[in-house]
This record gives sequence, structure tokens and C-alpha cells, in this order.
Amino acid sequence: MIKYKVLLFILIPILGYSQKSPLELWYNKSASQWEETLPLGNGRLGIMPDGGVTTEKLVLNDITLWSGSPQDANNYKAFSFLPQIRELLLDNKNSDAEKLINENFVCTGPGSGSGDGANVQFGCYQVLGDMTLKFDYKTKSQPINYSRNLNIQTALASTQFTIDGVTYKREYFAGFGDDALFVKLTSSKKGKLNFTVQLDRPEYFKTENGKDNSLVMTGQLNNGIDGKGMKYKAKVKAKTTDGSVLYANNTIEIKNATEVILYISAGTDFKDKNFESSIDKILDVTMLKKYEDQKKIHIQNYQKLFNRVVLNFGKPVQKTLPTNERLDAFLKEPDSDTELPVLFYQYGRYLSISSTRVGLLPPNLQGLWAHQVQTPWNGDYHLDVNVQMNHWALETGNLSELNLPLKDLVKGMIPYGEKTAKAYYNADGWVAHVITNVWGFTEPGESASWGIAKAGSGWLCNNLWNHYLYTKDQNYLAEIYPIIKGAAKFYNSMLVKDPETGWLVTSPSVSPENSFLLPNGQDAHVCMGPTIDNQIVRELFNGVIVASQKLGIDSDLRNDFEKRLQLLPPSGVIGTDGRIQEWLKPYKEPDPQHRHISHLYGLYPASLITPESTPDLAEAAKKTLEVRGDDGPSWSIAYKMLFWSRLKDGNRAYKLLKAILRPTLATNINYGAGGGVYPNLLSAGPPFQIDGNFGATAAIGEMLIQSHAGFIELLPAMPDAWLKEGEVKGLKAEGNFTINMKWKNGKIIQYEILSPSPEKVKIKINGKVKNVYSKSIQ
Ligand code: FUC
Repeated sequence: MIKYKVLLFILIPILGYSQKSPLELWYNKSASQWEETLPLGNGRLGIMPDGGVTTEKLVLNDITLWSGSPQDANNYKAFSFLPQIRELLLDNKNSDAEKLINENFVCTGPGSGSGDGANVQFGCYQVLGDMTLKFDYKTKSQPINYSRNLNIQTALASTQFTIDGVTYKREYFAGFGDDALFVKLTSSKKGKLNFTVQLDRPEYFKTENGKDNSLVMTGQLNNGIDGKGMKYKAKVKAKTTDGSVLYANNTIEIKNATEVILYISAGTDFKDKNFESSIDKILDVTMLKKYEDQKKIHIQNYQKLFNRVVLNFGKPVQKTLPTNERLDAFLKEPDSDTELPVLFYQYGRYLSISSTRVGLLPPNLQGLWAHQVQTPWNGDYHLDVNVQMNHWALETGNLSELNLPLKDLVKGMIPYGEKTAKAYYNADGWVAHVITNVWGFTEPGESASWGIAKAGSGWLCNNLWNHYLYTKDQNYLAEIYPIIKGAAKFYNSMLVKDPETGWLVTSPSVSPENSFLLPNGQDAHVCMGPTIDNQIVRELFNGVIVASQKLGIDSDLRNDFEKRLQLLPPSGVIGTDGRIQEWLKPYKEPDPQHRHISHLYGLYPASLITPESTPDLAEAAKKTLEVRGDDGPSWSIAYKMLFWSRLKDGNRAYKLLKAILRPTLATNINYGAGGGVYPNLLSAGPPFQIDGNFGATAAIGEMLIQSHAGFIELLPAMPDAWLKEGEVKGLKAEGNFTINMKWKNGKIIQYEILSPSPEKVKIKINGKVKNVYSKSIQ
């Protein structure tokens, strides 16, 4: 029998948690391609310096900078084809149904432009511009003692080298104080800085020198209709201690200076119609402050979020190899650098803090860093795993509030999603399919094969719901209730009965981006009731039931959903080969190692499948993963890491982490085996896609703590390599609990569970389940 006892461990205060190894990326040469440059961002503005000696290119970003415009690409006649499409699916004529969908049931117009949407209305997240610094050292001597680094504990980057006895330093940060970018250049001997500053971008730009001693770039992107799309402005001003500054010929020219600070701000008219004067004001205010004060505020504000979590595995390392060489060494001998996974984990948190902020946009496929006008897949928000994965590390990683921008994006999609629900299904509520943008796109994509996936809106609701589970914030619950209810109502009103099983399922749909073989050998995508849809609908109905109870509203709807739940397919159907079926029918797969593993959604991020509550399904999930293999783009490997963590196999999760940390420089689009990280530790599909970083970060969190199965488990999925000793401060568990713990030789030796007020908690620690009381944070 389990007894409640006061947690004895907590009587010993746990002191001295601090990050033991420096959390730093560093290099002894400048970046030779963008994927080697260092990402800085303040959730709105981004800057990536390449550390070049004679020419430095700094790629600038603004997370709101999108081409395209709001559109209505709903086919309002689509609904009239729905009965025929459904009939064809009931008759097992999936290919005919797919043909009909391609003709009448996808979005109107070019949709996402097949992923090249910069000049259509869907639009594309784009680079803001390049700031180029060209230096004249008045000598032919080569630099020595070159180094550049990014310190993720302070969110500062720097470059340093010496030429002819003069040491040149550059320091860069994206301000968490004033909303600007900062580059400070110094020379160790007086008056040695001679350089010019230029701004440009591949298209739609004009540069000029402002009357207020500035360099300004302005432009308007293509909206996909008449060219009059989003307006933007970027502005640079310089402050020097000595020497001269000339603002002329669309440049800033600095001569014989010893210290120069460049202040850059930018903005668009996306949310701020007065963005031009806002930028002017930001720079005016910023430049009045002392640089050192500004830097101090920057570090303080950044650390308010970053320092919430401390993680150490094993022995601290004081000096590391340059990060690119460290990756090579890790590939050969991973267990000897247990601090690289720590760096990678904390880097994921750094990237979240840097690429989104409350009140603005969630991180897109590249966070907020892009160096092209046509970003791969439009740098959009993919709803069939990618944008969700971008947020999975946030709750355990104690950055909960950074989930709110996604909630805002989803909220903004609803009026569009309601139209789509009506146009295609004559259904209640709202739906979103596979892709969205900042303009509220919810229509099916332009091809049936991937575009009519139904999972998008339901999967987004999982993220929204998860934030509630971790925070228990009742006001937030009231805010998201209409969103999740609307999504559930959509599914509820479009489910149809599968005559073979009697279950209620979605139709038509696809299992995200995957295909199957029909009995006649034909490749098809469109089906009824793919497993992911069944799991999503089950989870969503459950969520609405719980939420309506907590809020004390909608009892009729709750009763209805409770009844409907009985008619849904189970969380998984185990096929004759022991795997979880991806589709309702036991179709054969043309690509058994496909990158998407959507039918394990119930295992993660949902908690419908757990080793404790559904051991058979958990076993079947293992078999599913064995056949799927361990390769893929990084996001897929990260997802597998998460699955194996939930299946409590830490060594397998670690094997996958090692696969993600394989060094690469490849940038060609890959859908198969690939993955890896660039020298700057950004993850590769390839190309660069930030979901691999965030997914792996979430998975490391999941290896350390799990709390989805009705209890908190400490160290549920640790690899042998990390068991010797380690400590964690500040990770979060569902129910708004904060966890601190230390372990040695695989056993927890100290822990604390903190919450706003003491609460009864069920925990699993060193293999034993017990009930304890948490300690009040105050
Ligand atoms: C989905 C994935 C691809 C890529 C793209 C952005 O389509 O299947 O691998 O991640 O999103």
C-alpha cells in the first residue's frame, strides 16, 4: 500500500546548481557558408554574423517579414463532391477518389506554389537583408589568433583576431533590452578601424542615407496579386569614439576609429502600421544609453528565461575543441563528451528564446533565421508535425510562455478555418489542413497526396492543451476552450461510419505525406480513418470533455462527445505483423521507412499509448519503430528519439541523438536518410530546419522527466552514458511542478518537487512509485 509521506529528501536544501561547463559554440575560422554562421535573435529580429575578416556578412531577419497576402482559396463547390469521394472510398476505389479530390477538392489557385510560394498569395518567409561590412586594414598581413564564438548563457557572439599586432574585436547581440541589433567593433590600437557598411537584399529594396545620419533600406514585397505586399524598413546608425563617419552613397563609411557601435533596427507593417517611426524611436532611445548598460539589461532579460534550467552530466569540461571539431570527435567517441548533449539541449532552449516572443509569431520552419527570398517550403508553418515539434521542448524546458504565440496564431486561423470547414465538408467548427502562413491559410494543400490531411487543426489543439496540462492556468483554459471545441465540432460533424468496423472515422483523409499499396498494386494516399486522425479525434474529444467539466459549461455537448467516444476506433489497431497499423486497413507500404511516423501520435505527443496503460500497443509501437528504422531528416530522427523515450529505452534514444549530431554541410532538400547538424549546431533535414533542434531538445527533456501517464517519473529513459552522475534544476512536469534532482551511478540521490502550494504528487523514483507532497516554492 502506498503511504503519503513528507518528502524527506527535500529537507536537505539543494544548493549549488550552476551550469558547470561553458555553454559556448566556438570556431577558429570564419564561416564559409551560411550554415556555419551564428544565430542571434530576440524573438523578433535576428542577425547571423559570419565573422569574416575583410568582409563580414551579417544576415538580418524580422520574423514578420512575409510575402503574399490573405486570400480565400476555398473551393466553395468542393462540398458537392464529398458524397462521391466518400462513395469511391467505400468501394475501395481510392485512386479514383484521389483523382476527384485533385480536380475538385483541393485549394483553388496555386496554393503554396509547390513549396515555392514567394510570388503567389500564400507567400514565403524571407530574409530581411544582408548587412555587409568591408574592412581596409591598410596592410597585406594575414590575421592570427582568430576565434569567433556564441555564448548561449549570455546570448552574445564575438569575433576576434590580430593583424600586425592590432587585436580587432567584434561583439554582437540581438537585444532583449531595447528591440534592436547591436554590433560593437574595437581595435586594440588607436584609430585602426576603417570600414564601410552596406545593406541589401536580393530583390524589392532601395537604400538611402537618412537625414538623421543613417543608412536605410526600405521596400515592399510581392503580395501575389499586384506587387503591393508587406512593407519593411531596416535602419543602421553608427556611434564612434573617434575617427570619422560619413553617411553617403548608400553606405556608412568609418575611418580611423578605435571603437564603433552599429545599431540596427527593422520592422514591417504586419502588426505595426507606424513601423517606420517605431524603428526611428527605438534607435534614438537605444543610442542614448551606454552600450555596457544596454548589454547588461540584455543579459539580465535573456537570463530571466534561460537560467531557469541548469543541466550537468558527468564531469565539467572547461575548454572544448572548436565546435566543428568537437562534433567530429563526438562522432568517434560520443561517451567521452557528455557535455555536448547538454550544450545541444540548452542550445534548443536558447533557440526558442531567440526565435519567438510573447505577443508575436511562433518559430517557423527555420525559427526566425533565413538567408533566402525563397526559403525552403516557404519557411511556413507545417501542421503535420513541424510547427508542433517546434514547441515540444517548451513546457518541460521551463519556457512555458513561449507557447503563447502559437496559441495566438491558431486563434487567428479560426475565422478562415470555419470557412474551409463549410466549403469542403459543410461542417461545424473549424479545420486546418497541412500548411499555414501568417495570412491564415487553412485550405487543403494543392495536391491530394498530402494536402487533404485532416490532422492539422487537431494536432495544433494538442499543443494548446499541453500548455494547460503543465500550467493549470484556468484563464488560459477558458481562452482556448472555444478553439478546441471548434476543432472537435468539426471532426464530430464530418465523421462517417466505416461499414466494416462500425467505427466513426474521417473521410477523406491521408496519413501525413505517406502512401500505401492498393490490392491491385497501385500507389494511393487517400483513405478513410488513418490512425493519426483516430487518435487525434479521441484525444480532442477527451480534452473538450475535461475542459467543459473544469469550466462547468456545455454539459450537453459533453454528453454527446462521451457517447461519440464509444464509437471511435481504439488508439491503435495491431496488425498481423505485430505493428500498429498506419491505416484502418492493413495496407502494404511502398516505403516502410517513410520519415513520417504519424500513427504513433498516440505515443507522443499524446498519451493514449503508454507502457503502463496499454502494454500491447506499446510493444506494437516498438515493432513499428524497428521497421521504420532510425534514419530520416533530423526532425524524423528527433521524433523517433521521443518515441523511444516514451518507451523508456534511453540507449536507443541516445543512439538517435548521436545520429542527429552527425556533422554535415549538406543543404540539398532531403526526404530520406539524412539529418545531422551543421557546424553551428542547427539541425539539417537537410536543408536547415529548426524542428530537429527543438525535437531533440524535447526528447532530452523526456529522457530526464516524464509526467504524462498520471505520475512524475524521474530519469525514465536515461542512456548508460549519462547515468554516472548528473543534475538538473528547473525542469517542469505536468501540473505546474518544478523538479530539481541529482543522481549518481544511476540512482537519484536528491530531489525536490516544487509547486506554488504543497500538493500530493505521485512519483516514480529509482523504480518505485510513491506518493509525496511537493514543497511550496515560496
Ligand atoms: C514535411 C516533411 C518534410 C519537411 C517539410 C517541411 O513535409 O515531410 O520532410 O520537413 O515538412
